Amino acid sequence: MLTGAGISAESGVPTFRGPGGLWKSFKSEDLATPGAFARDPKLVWEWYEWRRTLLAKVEPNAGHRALASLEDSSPDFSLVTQNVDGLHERSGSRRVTSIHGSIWRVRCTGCGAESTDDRVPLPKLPPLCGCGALVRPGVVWFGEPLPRKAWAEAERAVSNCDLLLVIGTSAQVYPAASLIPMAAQAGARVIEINLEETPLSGITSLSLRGKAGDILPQLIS
Ligand code: BJW
Ligand code: ZN
Repeated sequence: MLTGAGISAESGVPTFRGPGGLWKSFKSEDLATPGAFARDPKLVWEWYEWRRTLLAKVEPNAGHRALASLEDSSPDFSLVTQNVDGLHERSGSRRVTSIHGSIWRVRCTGCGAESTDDRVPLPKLPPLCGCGALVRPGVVWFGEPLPRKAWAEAERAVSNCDLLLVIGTSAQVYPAASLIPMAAQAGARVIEINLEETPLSGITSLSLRGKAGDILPQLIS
């Protein structure tokens, strides 16, 4: 399984692109790049704090739950997500490979110390580490490499699968989107579940148009 923001849309989490998407109201280069954080860490943190506050109030949906139940009944199952919201874990998925990090993780820009911090609100913005340096959100911004271990696991999983379900991603962000042709080239069937066509719909074996929360429970029962 490869999931994107669309699987969380029915929980009330805004997607990035498309109608109501975050990048319609906010500029990614002002908020989701290392340069943006260097220029204005407080602004970047305020945006993440707003998203964390929203996420703390939402619940996983039927799409997340269907994937969690499939993991329980399938011995050879992998879930790779681009999402940072933690909703897969909250719906009961145990083995989640998060290639864009987590909004609930924080990392010190000085000593590199990493931890989970799910306090909403955070006591002080921008947060500081015990070593005195700025702490940043534990997510992957544009221009940054993906976490090495998670990316290696994602490549391993798609190169060895019989079936890749691609759920709720616009397939525009790389290298994440490259997992889709990687699976197809390795001989897997690729099924896309999305409201719309994507740039990689052409290489999928089947496109199911509709909401993940409607389609997944019908596929997985
Ligand atoms: C539903 C639904 C429902 C709605 N049911 N469906 C030019 C060409 C190619 C690449 C590049 C380029 N210029 C720069 C790059 C590289 C760049 C990139 O890909 N940019 C493109 C956008 C042009 N990539 C990077 O920078 C990456 N790093 C990198 O390349 O490093 C190289 C490097 C190597 C070594 C050293 C140094 C560097 C990093 C990418 C990081 C992406 N980060 C973000 C933010 C994460 C943190 C945060 O959340 O704040 O990740 S951006 C954002 O996009 C987020 C997402 O994970 C990611 C993907 O979005 P996703 O999930 O696909 O969501 P949407 O909104 O795009 O789509 C939602 C879909 O759901 C839509 O299709 C809807 O139709 C559908 N949908 N409701 C089913 N109910
Ligand atoms: Zn530190």
